[in-house]
Amino acid sequence: MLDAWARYIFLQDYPKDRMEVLVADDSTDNTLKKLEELKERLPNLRVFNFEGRNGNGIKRQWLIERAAGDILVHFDDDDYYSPHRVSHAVESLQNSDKLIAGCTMLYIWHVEEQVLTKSGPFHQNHATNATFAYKKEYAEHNRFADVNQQTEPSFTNNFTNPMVQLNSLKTKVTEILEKKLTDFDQSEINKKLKNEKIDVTLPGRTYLSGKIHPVSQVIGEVTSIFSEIGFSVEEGPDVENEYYNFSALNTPESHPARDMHDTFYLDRSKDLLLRTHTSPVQIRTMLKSKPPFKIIAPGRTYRHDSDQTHSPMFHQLEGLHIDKNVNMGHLKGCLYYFVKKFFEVEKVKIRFRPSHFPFTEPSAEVDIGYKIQDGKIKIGEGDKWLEILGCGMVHPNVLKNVKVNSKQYQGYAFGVGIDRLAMLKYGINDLRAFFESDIRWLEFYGFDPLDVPTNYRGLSR
Ligand code: 2NL
Repeated sequence: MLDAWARYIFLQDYPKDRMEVLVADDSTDNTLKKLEELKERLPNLRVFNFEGRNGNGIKRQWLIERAAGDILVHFDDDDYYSPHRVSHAVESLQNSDKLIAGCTMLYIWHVEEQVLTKSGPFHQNHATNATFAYKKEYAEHNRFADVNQQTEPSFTNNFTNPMVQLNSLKTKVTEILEKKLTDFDQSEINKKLKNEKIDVTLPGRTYLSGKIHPVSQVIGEVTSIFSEIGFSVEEGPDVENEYYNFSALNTPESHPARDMHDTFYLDRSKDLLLRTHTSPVQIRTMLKSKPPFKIIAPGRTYRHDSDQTHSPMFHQLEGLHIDKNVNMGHLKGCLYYFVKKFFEVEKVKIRFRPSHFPFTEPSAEVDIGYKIQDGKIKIGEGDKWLEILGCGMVHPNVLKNVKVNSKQYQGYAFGVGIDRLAMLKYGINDLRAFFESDIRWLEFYGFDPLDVPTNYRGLSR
């Protein structure tokens, strides 16, 4: 059985007696033997043993120098050749004053895989391995380079020499076909572009975004401030019992805060109630664990009170710090730090005034310095005093109630109205508007949902 390339040579329709076949064989198999068979059918076959020598350029140059014919046609052993290959190339060159002929399409027969692939079309002057022919006289002035691959460019002066177009009809048809295909693609793209156009001048769709209520914003801010100095956040129920809200906090039966006119009771026995401060959260926290404690408790609180500056539901933040050797100096330092951070000022005047709460001893009220400038309140400057919070050292009776040894542990506590803090910081005058759920009010006074307060980025903008 002959190799495919040998069959292609034999199958050429060019008159065999006028065709000389030169083979440079560098294979190690018995190709030469097999060619004996071919020799019988091709009278002018000459085979050169090229074993050990390599380089396509060298091989081609060698063959050129030994060829007797006027026109030389190149074959590669791994390419496909149609039966008209030789006659087409020879006729084309004979009828032309040009010296070389090339083909723009390259067909390769992959011997192992038994498949034919094509590449191209190349530039019409591109001579390929598949179809490449020239007159002998051309070879007198042009040489193949001594390289293994891509020998044609050196021989054809990079395909710039005038060349006869082989398979010109087929090339033309291919060209037309390719053009039709790209035109079709292009028209499809244009159609799509036309139908799917986007009007970039159209205004964007508005989207509705909620706002963070100033109370929530301030809770976020104070939580951020206190957590940086070691306080953790605790929460508890709005509905409390008498014990956690009053008794445990050393508030006697006779205390006016316990009056029906001050507290919302939920039953006749005055056991269940709405918490009047967030202190019960601290009581619960201390009961369920052991000192030290360093916590804040923000949340809703309720008192039977309603006017321009009082709402029956309001918000409170309480702080508690219990440890060995905690004293009033720590309380003052903590609150001074808080006030500066919260109002975002470098300096602020602060004063402690003696006061009374049943759950602290001693107790104090804290005032900060302020002034009115251009009708607006300015915290930290001026010689007016503004009361902002209540505090004190936790009463030994409270510590006893939560099973903390007051000889070993003591500490401070404070309570501050969150709504008032929000009004002061953000210049909101009427407390009642806080809880009327007027979306227009919230749109104006509310905060961007992504503008979360942090100590590093700044609490507010
Ligand atoms: C105010 C005063 C204050 C406390 C709250 C507290 C809590 C426990 C023990 C002792 Cl568990 N004290 N809280 C202490 C002093 C004052 O609030 O005017 N709040 C708006």
